[in-house]
Formats: sequence, structure tokens, C-alpha cells
Amino acid sequence: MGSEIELDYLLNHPIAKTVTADLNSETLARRSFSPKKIKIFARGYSLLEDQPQYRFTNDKEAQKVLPDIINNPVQRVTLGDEISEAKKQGFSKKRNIGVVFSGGPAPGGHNVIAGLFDEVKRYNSDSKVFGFLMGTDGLIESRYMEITRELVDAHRNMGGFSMIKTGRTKIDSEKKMDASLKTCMNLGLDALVVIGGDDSNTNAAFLAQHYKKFGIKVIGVPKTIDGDIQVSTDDGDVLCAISFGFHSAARAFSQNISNLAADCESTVKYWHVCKVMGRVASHLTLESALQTHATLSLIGEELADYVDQDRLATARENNTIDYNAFGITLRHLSRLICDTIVKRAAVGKNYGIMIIPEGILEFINEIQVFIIKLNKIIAEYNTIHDMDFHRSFPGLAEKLEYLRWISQGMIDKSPFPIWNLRDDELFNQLPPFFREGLMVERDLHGNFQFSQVKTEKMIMDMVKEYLGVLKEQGVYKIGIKKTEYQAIMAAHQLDPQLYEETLFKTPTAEYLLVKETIISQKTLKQALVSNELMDVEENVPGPIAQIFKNSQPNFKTQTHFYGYDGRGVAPTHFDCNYTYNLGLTAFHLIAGNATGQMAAIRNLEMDFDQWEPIGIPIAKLMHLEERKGKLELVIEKSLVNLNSNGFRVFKALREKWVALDEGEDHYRQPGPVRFAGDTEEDRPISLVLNSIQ
Ligand code: FBP
Repeated sequence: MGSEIELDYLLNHPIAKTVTADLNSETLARRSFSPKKIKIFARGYSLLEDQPQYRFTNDKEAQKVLPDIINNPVQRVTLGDEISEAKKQGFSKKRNIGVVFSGGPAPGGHNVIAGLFDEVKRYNSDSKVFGFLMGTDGLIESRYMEITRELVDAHRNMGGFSMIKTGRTKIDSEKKMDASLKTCMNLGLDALVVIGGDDSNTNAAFLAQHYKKFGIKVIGVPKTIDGDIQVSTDDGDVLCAISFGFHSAARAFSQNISNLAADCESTVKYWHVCKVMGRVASHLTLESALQTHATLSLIGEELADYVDQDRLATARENNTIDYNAFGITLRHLSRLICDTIVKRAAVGKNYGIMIIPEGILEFINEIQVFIIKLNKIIAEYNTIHDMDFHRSFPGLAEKLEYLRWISQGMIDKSPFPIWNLRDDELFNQLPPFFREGLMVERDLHGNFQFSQVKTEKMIMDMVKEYLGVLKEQGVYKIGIKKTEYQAIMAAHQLDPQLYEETLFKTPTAEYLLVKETIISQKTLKQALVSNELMDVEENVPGPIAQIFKNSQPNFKTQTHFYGYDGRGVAPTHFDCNYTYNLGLTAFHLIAGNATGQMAAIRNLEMDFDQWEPIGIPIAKLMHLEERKGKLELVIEKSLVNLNSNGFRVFKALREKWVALDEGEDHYRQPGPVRFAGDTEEDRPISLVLNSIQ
């Protein structure tokens, strides 16, 4: 054995230094990449042009509480080279601009800051950009840093929100409003840019209203991997096709999912069950399905629309309507999943890949009812007792006890009780981990935290249970390839044809299904004896016993959660370009004196030279929604549109992807998010499909 190299020598060796450096060539390539600029931003000055042709119906409550921004029009950033000298000076005046990340990270956030910073400095090198630390907490508590070129350069085209961090605090009280205003005033801010999701852009609108009389403008930027900030007008014109970060996260999830597809197709023994983020909407699941052609992908929005035709038909025979036929229950969902599993097993595929959207429970009636009722109960408890429900009842047992008391009318009696003995009984039928999940504390915006609930486990437990029943009934069996059967029999000098009729339900098919009545070695023997293929004293011939054994399924799953990993992935080229231009747009909206607008890019689904920077009035996107048991004004989330091209294509092709025939699976390998090299990332497939006219 050779002698060991000295550690000092090894650590200082140039090869060791290169391969262990913090910065690898991928990072360096990312940092030095210059995103493309929309043409108008390569020129001089800009103007904001009102676009009255884009119409929205205002919410009455929004009209009342956001009077100064509700009538904002959609604005287009256009060329302003011809503006007067005075206006040019105004455009390039020295400005202080604040920027804050809000909510979960989304790939591309740093590029919004980079675009904003570059444009701010391009027009006036004395202008400053301040980043608030840890999200809106930094704004409220006056914790910030000046953003420098070095800082920006170190984060160009990089994932995460690590530059200034993020948080989920909501500015929901006069006190917080005033504190954040004070921070902005002390910094002499001209404008604040809020990079966030639906709730954060909602917050941006309220800040814009509050700050208006102080001359501080507020601009939102549509961020969220969930892809549920999409804006269309009343006439169906798409103004914002997707929020930033969606594409990168979906590509990251899809790479992992397709890797698992390769695994299950090779080992043929697992169903990989992948829960994919998206607190409510199933956009990420739909996109991942289109990217990977997974065996079975559930779209929450479709399940909500589910109608049990059998149930309806039975009721119709009795001249009644069965309202329980509308919408889906967990039990029914597990039956549908089992149906696919059983059919695939019948053609020898006792494996597959399933995508479950994180927010699926939002679309399952019985669970949604529990969520709404629990929200209300918790909100009422907090109001009546001026205490926090979760602090008062920290453990599950204590929470359940409180529910039992109110179901029996023993405490906090209400004239309109919403939790009765039946609710309590049904709720207690759910497994403890799931009950605990349904009672987790809502986030600061009042959203149910689906990421904390093991939905996939709950569903798969029900699936396993029902598969057990189907196995006992002899329905769930693995199909035996006819050629394999013949080879086994031939190897033992047994005539395959002699046994076929006795053993198999489908003796002529390519995959042979053992009869439903044969569910054990005992019933197998009975079948052979009654067909005079063996005597009762004899043992079942080895090869036949083996074939029966091969037909017995063992349902094995591996569960995976794709969410946080995709939120932190480095952005795709699409997101790099998109976000950089969002940063540029935010600056031009500010320079054009806009406030209460969300920076957006129209025509994202088209070639880059068709991209068009615009400002969308945030107040017009608002509606009233139940949050923590109360109605609140928030931006309406965009759910998967079941009439969209993207969904319709998925629906048509999933029949092929589920591969219920003897043929091959159709998995697609989208590959990793690449940066170096000539490969340009495509844009989201759902976006491309939706743009087809
Ligand atoms: P945003 O809406 O803030 O972008 O966050 C979306 C999300 O990634 C959801 O998909 C997920 O349910 C949630 O964040 C989880 O957030 P947390 O960081 O609080 O666990």
C-alpha cells in the first residue's frame, strides 16, 4: 500500500482546490449571464400608456376600501424618447426604492432585484435600492440593507431569496401599517416593490392605498411557484399568463418525478407517490404531468367537479336526486386510484408513478367542510376568549376534547352550532395524524397549511386498505404474460393448454389473469381437482403453484414530497429572463408615477420579441374570501381551468400515459434544469398549449 499524502499538500493541491471551491463553473456561468432585455428597455425613456380596452369588474368591498387605486387602468410601458426635457429630468431623478420579498421563495427573485437595481442605477447612479430583511418584518421593524452592485452580482440568475431573506408576516393592522410607513419615510423612499404571491400583492394594494397621500408608490411583482397568479380580463385577454418561479419549480419536480419513473419501470415493484406543492391550485401537478407523462396525475379542480354517474342513475330510478353524487369523497377517490392500479396489474404492471397535488383536500367536499368549520370554530374561540386556540389547546387530545364539548353544547354554546355530534363522530373516524394535520395552525394570512399535512399518506392508506379487499375478492391480480406461462410449463413438460381454461379468466389474452375464485393455494387445488387435473391426495404441480404465486400482487409504495426543493432550484432561462424584465418593468412603472399596480409581462407564451411590459391594477383582482373564519378582501387565486387547452390535452393524453394495455409506458424525461451550454429552457408546456388559438 502506498504511503498517505500529507493533508496539507492535498488541501493545497490546485485540483483539490478547484473541485472543492464554493463557486463552481455552473455558478460562475450563472452569475455572468446577462438576461435578454425587452426592446423598449434597451432604449431611453418610457411612458405609461393607459389601456382602457382591458376591462375588469370591480368588487364592491374593494371599491370601498381601496378608493384611490381601484380605478387604475392597465398600463403599457411604451417608448418615451420624445418626452420633454423636464419630464426626462423627472424620469431620471435621484430615487430611493425599497424592495421586499414576501412569502415562499420562488426561482428568479434575485433577478427581479437585479433588473430593478440595474435600471435604477442606469438612470441615476446616486439613486439607492434598499432591501428589507426577513420579508415584511424588516419593513415593519426597519431592518434593511442597502443593495450594492457586489451583492447583486453575487446573486444574478441564482435561486432562493437568500440575498435579503423572506417571511410571511402580513401587514394587517394600523400599527403595522404605520410602522412600515415610518420606515419608508425615514429612508426617504419614493417607492416600495413587493415581490410576492396573491396575499403579498393584496398587502401591496393596501400599502399603496395607505401610502398614497404620502407620495410613496407601491408596485407588486407576481411571484409564486404555485402558478396561481394569472390575470385575464373580463373579456378573456390574458395579461399575466403565469407567476415567476412556476416554470423552474415545475421543471425541478419533473426531473425528480421522471427519475422515479425510470426507477419504477426498471424494478417493476413500486408505485412512487409524489405529492407536489401548490397550496390550492393544481397547476404544478398539471405541468409536471405534461412534462413527465406520469402514470396517474390527480387534478384537484377536476375532482371538485366530479359527478358519480352510477349514484345519480340509481337515484333517478327511484325518481329522486342524490346530492351526494356531486363532488368526491376521500373514499371514492381511493376507489378510483385502486381501479387504475388493478387494471395496470392485470397487464403485468404492478408499478407506476402517481402525482397528487398538495392542495387536493381543498377540493374534497367532506374535508373542505371540516376545514371551513374548524376555521370558524377557532376564530370564534379566539374572539370569545381573547386567547389563541392553539396556545390554549396545544395537543391533539385537548383540541379534540374541546370539539367534543362544543358538539355536546357543553361550552361556548352558539345559536347556530356548526359542530354537532355527527361532525364529531365523522372527524374522529379519521386517523390521528390526519386529524392533527387538519387542526394545524393557519398561516399568518389565514391559509390552511396543506404542506404540513401528510395527504398522500392518508390517501394511500385508504388505497392499500381497499386493495386488500380487492385482493381477497380475487380482483386484484398480476397478469401473467402468456409466453412466460408457456415457457414455465414447457420447462416442466406440462401442457399449457390443458390447464389454461381452469386457471385463467382470459386464456386467449396476451396477459393471463388467474380466475377470481382462485385466491389461495387451497382454492387453486380445488379448481384443479374439480376439473380433474389432479387428485385430491396430490400436491399442486410446482410450476402451477409458482404461476399462482406470481399472480399475487404485493402493493408497495414509496412516498415523496416535492416542494421546498423546487422552490430553491436555480431559475430556468425562461425565469431568468422573465424576472429580470419584471424588475425593469417595476422601475418604469415607478418612474411613470404608477402605484397599486403589479408589474407584469404580456405575451409570455410567445417569442421573446413579443413580450410586452405592463402594469395591472391590483385592486381590480380582489374579491372576498373566507380566511380564519372571516371574509377578507384578497386577490382571487387562479385555479386550473378545466376548459383550458392545457387541461384538455392532459385529459386526452392521460388515457395513453396510464398505459392500461400490454404496451410500453410512455414516460417522458425532461432532464434537469440546465444553464451552461447552448440549451435554452423551454417555457411551461401548459403555457404553450394555452396559447394555441
Ligand atoms: P407562496 O404562495 O408564498 O409563493 O408559497 C407557496 C408555497 O410554496 C406553497 O406551495 C406551499 O404550500 C407553501 O408555500 C409552504 O410554505 P411554508 O414555507 O410556509 O412551509
